[in-house]
Amino acid sequence: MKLLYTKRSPYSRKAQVMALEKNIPLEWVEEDLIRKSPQLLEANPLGKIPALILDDGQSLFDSPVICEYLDSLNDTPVLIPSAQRFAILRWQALADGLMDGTVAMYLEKIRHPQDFNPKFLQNQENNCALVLRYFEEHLSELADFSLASISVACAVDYINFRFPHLNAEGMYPKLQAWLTDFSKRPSMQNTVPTN
Ligand SMILES: N[C@@H](CCC(=O)N[C@@H](CS)C(=O)NCC(=O)O)C(=O)O
Repeated sequence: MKLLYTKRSPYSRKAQVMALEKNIPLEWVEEDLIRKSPQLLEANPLGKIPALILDDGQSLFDSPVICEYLDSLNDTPVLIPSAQRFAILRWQALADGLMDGTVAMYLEKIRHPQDFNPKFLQNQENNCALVLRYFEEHLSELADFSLASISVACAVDYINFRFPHLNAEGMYPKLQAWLTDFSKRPSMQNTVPTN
């Protein structure tokens, strides 16, 4: 199977970490999102990564669907256990929403470096702070390793990558300590975002 991805995408990272943790071999194929490959456009008409191309040529997207699929392939370990399924998917939705806001802020800043919309950015920063505060206060719910903890780790580490001032030292001490520990996993170390 091939995963079309970029090294900076937190959505791709979720799928990569899932596959590494479950020992599922995936060929990582890096995409250029300015000049999208015919392979990507065929796999996902939305032109977004991550997209997973199965061995029979069928494709799957977006990252929640890919993560569900990967989890269905083996149970070593199960990362979306059925008893916690909806709680885990809710955590994933929150983490994905945080990624959406962070990506939107980043795009606004690179597209309009001189005249970005300050109200838009402030709004996104406020949303981001609310979600990080939520993570800080509900960390005990992430004690088990699952798609929930993977999603949160990928979302928070993406903030550290793009806008470290939003998660500066001391702002969310429990969350930062948790992420530092979580980031020691080889699957996280092998997928550190880079430009
Ligand atoms: N909800 C999607 C979001 C994927 C997404 O927004 N990917 C971005 C890169 S981080 C992308 O492919 N952007 C290219 C474009 O929109 O043209 C998922 O979870 O997979």
